Amino acid sequence: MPSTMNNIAKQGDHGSAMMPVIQGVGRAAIEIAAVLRGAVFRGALGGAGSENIQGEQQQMLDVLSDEIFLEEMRSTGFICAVGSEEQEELLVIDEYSHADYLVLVDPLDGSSNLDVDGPVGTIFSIVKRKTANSERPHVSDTLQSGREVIAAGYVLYGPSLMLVCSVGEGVHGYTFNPAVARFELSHPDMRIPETGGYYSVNESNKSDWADGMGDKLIAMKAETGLGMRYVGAMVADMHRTLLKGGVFLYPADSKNTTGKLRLLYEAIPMGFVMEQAGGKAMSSGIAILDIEPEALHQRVPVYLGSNTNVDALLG
Ligand code: AHM
Ligand code: MG
Repeated sequence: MPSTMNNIAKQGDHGSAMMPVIQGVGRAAIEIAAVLRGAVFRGALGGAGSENIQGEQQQMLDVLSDEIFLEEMRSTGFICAVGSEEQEELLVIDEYSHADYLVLVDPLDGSSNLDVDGPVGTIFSIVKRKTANSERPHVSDTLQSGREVIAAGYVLYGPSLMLVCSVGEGVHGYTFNPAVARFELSHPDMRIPETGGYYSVNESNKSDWADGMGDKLIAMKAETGLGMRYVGAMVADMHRTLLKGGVFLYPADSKNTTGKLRLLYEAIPMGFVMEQAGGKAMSSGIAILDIEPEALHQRVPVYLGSNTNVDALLG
C-alpha cells in the first residue's frame, strides 16, 4: 500500500498539526491543475486587466489560482489568514480568525510560462501566529524569519502533478496518481546531490548584475563545467536543482536592485526546503532563513543549491 500525505502526521513535532493544511494545499493543487488544463477552452488564458501590488500584470489564471488557494485554506479550519503575492493586504479568514496558523503563498509562480504551455507552480509556507488567538491576525504575524517557519513546500504543474514539502524533518515528494485520485509518496527523503547538475539563471541580465556576480559565474562554470538550464519558473528550476544538484540564482541587478524574487512567497519557502534537503540557501551575505522580514512584499537576491556551488558564487 503506497504512503499518502497522511504520513506527514508522523513527521517531526509539527507533522500532525501541518497535515490537514498541507492536504488543503494538495486539494488546491488538484483544482488549479484542472483549471490550467482547461483554461484554453474557457477563455481563461491571458491578462486579467489588473495589476498586483508589485505593479505586474495579473493573468486570469493568477487570479483564479489565488481564489482557489484561499478557499482551500479556509476549508481546513486551521488557518486564520493568508498573505498572497497577488493581494496587497493580508487576507484574514473571518470565521477562523482565532486559528493558530498563517499561510504565505505565491499561488501561480512563473505565470509568464502560461502562454507557451510551460511548467508553473505554487509556493507556500506556514507560520504560527505571534498575536494572541483572541486578537485579529495582523501583518506582523507574517513577518517572521525562515527559522520560524513550520512547514513549506511547492507544487509543480508539469507532466505530472507533484507536491514537495517539509515540516522540518527532511523533504518528501508526493505525486498525484490519477488512477486513484490522490497524492502518493513518490520521492521520500529528497537530498540534493553535492556535485553535478546545472546552473540556472537568466543570464541575459549578466551585464547588469550586482556584486561582480557575472565574473563569479564565469569562474564557477570554468571550474565545474556545469551545463545550463533555465525554465523561468522558479518551481521548475528549483525542482531540477534539488534533484540534479547545481545552483539556481536570481541576483540583484540594476533594474531589480534588491532582487526580483519575493522573500516571503518565494525565497523563504524554497530556502526552507533547500536547507532541509541538505543544500544551501543564501541571499547576499546572509542565509535566506536568517533574514528578518520587514514587509509583506519584500524582494531579495536568491542563491539556492548544492553547498559547493553556492559557496563558489558567494565566497
Ligand atoms: P512571478 O511570481 O510573477 O511568476 O515571477 C517570479 C518568476 C519566477 O518563477 C522565476 O524564477 C522568475 O520570475 C523569472 O524571471 P525572469 O523572467 O526575469 O527570468
Ligand atoms: Mg512567483
